[in-house]
Amino acid sequence: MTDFNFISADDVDDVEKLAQEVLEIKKDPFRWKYLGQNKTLVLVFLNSSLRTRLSTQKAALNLGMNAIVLNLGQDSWNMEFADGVIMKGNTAEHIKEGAAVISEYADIIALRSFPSLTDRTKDYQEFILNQFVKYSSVPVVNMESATVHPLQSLTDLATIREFTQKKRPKVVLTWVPHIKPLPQCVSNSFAQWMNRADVEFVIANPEGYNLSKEFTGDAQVFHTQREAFKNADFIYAKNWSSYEDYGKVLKEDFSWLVTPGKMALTNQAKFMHCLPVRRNVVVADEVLDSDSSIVIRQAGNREWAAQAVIRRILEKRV
Ligand code: AN0
Ligand code: CP
Repeated sequence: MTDFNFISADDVDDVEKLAQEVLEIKKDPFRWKYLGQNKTLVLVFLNSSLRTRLSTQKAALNLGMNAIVLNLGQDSWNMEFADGVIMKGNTAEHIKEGAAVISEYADIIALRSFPSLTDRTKDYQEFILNQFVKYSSVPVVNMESATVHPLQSLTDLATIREFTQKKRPKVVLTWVPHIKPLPQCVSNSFAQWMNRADVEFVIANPEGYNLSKEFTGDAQVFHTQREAFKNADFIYAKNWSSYEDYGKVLKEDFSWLVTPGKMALTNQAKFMHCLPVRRNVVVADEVLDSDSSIVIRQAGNREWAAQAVIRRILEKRV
């Protein structure tokens, strides 16, 4: 375990300052191309990814690092995370050796490990991520864990700053429909970062979908989109399964789809989504294909956000 992990907003003293570093890097991405020379980032995935996988690898390459991807349990042995078990099941290797061995080859480990969505206590204790941190001897970067997705949220804040000159824009996180139970991570994390940023932040979600107060703090929660969308400068859409009735899809409320009519209630807001997005389930084609959608620029910014974080770790500033 080291002091230079990037696990959540709690590891960042000033989120706005870090977002500015992201935008500075975007202007001159290869300025630090020797900083990571002869260093290696190992990216460990327990779940699927497109953006995180590519942008984080690319960020490491921009800094002159090597990047190795490991799909844990697919390319490697199945890992046991619980301490003190008799390993007679299908796990062949314990995280105690696993994380320690990866640390022998890596200068930084990046990890993606989604929640179970069945055991809230274990998920919200960040059991798997913490076991990795505990048994790793190099810094760990969170590429989406059971409760948060800080590389995404840093990107989101930087993207908001990129698209507005307003000092205190109104930002709305809205729940949207989905066909599967999804983690609360992106939304928890977005709330956590927005609460520390200089923005007016509100949340819209149906009854039964309130997120944990640990992340939403004092943010106002509306149970209709109509009220929340008024005067919004940014609409950030994301589905999540229930936190209260943990991991459940309570009802398929497709009336929460983001449509042009709803966007018309805003102050010509930009539409944001972390992607991947299901068209016409989460958001109507007309919104996603309109000039108000900034989802591709947002995804592009993942590279600079990852680079800002890795740079800080290499400079021992996280
Ligand atoms: C994941 C989630 O909701 O956490 C990853 C988003 C970046 N999304 C899906 O599983 C569709
Ligand atoms: N937004 C995001 O993290 O996308 P991936 O799951 O494709 O990495």
